[in-house]
Amino acid sequence: MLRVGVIGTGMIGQEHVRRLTTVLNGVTVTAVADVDAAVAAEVGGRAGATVHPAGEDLVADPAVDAVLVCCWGPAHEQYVLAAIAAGKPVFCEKPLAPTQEACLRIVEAEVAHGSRLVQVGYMRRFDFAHRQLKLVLDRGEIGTPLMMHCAHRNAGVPSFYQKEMAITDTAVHEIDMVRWMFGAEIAGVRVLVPRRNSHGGDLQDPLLLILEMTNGVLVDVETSVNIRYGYDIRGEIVGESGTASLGSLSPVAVRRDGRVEHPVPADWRARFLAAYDVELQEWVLAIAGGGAPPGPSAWDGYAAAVVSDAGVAALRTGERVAVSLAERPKLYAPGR
Ligand code: NAD
Ligand code: ISE
Repeated sequence: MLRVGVIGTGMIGQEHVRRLTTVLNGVTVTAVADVDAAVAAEVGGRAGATVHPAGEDLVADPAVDAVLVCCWGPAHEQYVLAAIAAGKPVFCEKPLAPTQEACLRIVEAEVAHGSRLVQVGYMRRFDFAHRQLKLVLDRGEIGTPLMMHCAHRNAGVPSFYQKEMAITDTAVHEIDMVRWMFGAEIAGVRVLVPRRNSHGGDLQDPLLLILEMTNGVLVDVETSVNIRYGYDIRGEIVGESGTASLGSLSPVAVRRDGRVEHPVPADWRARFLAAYDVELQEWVLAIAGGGAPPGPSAWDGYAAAVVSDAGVAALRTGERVAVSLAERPKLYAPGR
């Protein structure tokens, strides 16, 4: 039984504690921590877990074999570094850290440790629809890919959400997804700014990102974070001899009164429910078996941060911004 400690018991922390304690196999939650002591006590109490006053105490707890970091982004680095220093596997929600410099410090710490401990929570790689889309592509069913059209739509966002977050917090999922989907890096980013959605107040929303990939594929990503109608993730790959796209929103369609209706998920919790289950179950199995984390690495977290930093610069300047990655350490060589 893998004994996990969860740092950050907000929205996704609570979701993950629920799935670790009631859905997944071979795992138990032994400890939680959050700067909000009341929410930590409530979530820890429900899970029968020890509540630590600080994340570092949780990492040091001998009853914690592996750590889940689910707090807000700026605090990810300190806990991921603490877990690496303790030699404990750590699953960190996306983004790995808010800046590429912070991500690089994590990469360097893991390289110095000498083996992989870190996985980043880019769950699209575990989503059934995204996996099926990649299968179609890899089998060559639509020929060589040329372009991909993506849309990332949220019904609404919290009041602290700022325009850069459309890139660093939202489109960062597509940034990771297309690196994985096409097995190529992103070489340059542009950001176009359309007419503003009045539902977002002063927020610059929507945005249109253009990602140029090293293999020549061009990706456009619409971020709309005040779309009202629900949570909608779309993707269509255009190949030389066909197209392939993520399927419809819901497995059930209701036809009545001259209309076809598909329910739309309210938010990411409903849309990616099964993907998060698969992501964490595969992680638990690998870690409990003494293996390496099976999902996106600290290097992937770093690469996504470099692209999202370039996206933020492109948004500010209106110019194309080139992406330049540090040299990839051997620890993250493909196939390792
Ligand atoms: P949230 O605001 O609901 O929860 C964050 C929690 O972190 C809060 O309870 C807060 O008190 C706690 N916290 C803040 N600083 C802390 C610190 N220094 N030490 C310990 N706890 C601290 O946010 P959320 O929506 O749950 O997001 C949390 C993280 O998960 C973010 O990085 C976000 O990007 C990521 N996320 C990922 C997905 C996904 O689809 N994979 C979805 C939502 C959120
Ligand atoms: C949130 O943090 C997530 O990661 C969701 O998956 C994404 O859709 C949303 O835009 C982010 O704010």
